[in-house]
Amino acid sequence: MALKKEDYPISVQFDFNTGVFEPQEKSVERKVSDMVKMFHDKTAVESMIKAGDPLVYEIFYYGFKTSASDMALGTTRIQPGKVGDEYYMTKGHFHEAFDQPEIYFCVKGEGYLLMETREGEFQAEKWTPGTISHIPPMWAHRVVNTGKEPLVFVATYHLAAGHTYTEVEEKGFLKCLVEKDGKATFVLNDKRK
Ligand code: S6P
Ligand code: ZN
Repeated sequence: MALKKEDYPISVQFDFNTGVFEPQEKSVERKVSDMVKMFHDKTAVESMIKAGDPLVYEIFYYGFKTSASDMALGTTRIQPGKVGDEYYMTKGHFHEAFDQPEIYFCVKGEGYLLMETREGEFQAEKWTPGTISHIPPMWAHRVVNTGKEPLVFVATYHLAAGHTYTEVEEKGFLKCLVEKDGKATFVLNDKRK
């Protein structure tokens, strides 16, 4: 059977420092205003939006679609910073499909990968450059940048995974990461008290 154009191998070139790769299909920016429900200090959220609505993170994306299967590559660059006392982080989501895992590879910066099941199992993985984490199916996942430089990570997953954000938006994760006495500290999420 003749191969179609999309069935040929392809490579992209990744920059470990910036987290950007080329060619890419698209990039997406998330600002504080895109994450109003995620950060716990609503007063800080409002004043930051009024003061210019800073960038929290960017996603650089390529979906490798072939005739037979679909893998996606996404790199994420989270800026250093906080909303109130809470560190910048990704929105976080579940995969829609019950059998879809993901691999995350931290290449720059420091922080935590937070994961939680719908049954309430919670696990946080400390990240430094070189940490590679497997996110099993049915675990929501969010990355938090607790460092002073951008945190960059690479993600690979199947395009059949799908993404659902509403549950995380409503309930958050069991624990939040805030700065206390200059240190990253886990506190119980207000919505779960
Ligand atoms: C997709 C994968 C990542 C995230 C990205 C941003 O399955 O987990 O590429 O999309 O890190 O996070 P979020 O929660 O805004 O999608
Ligand atoms: Zn995911």
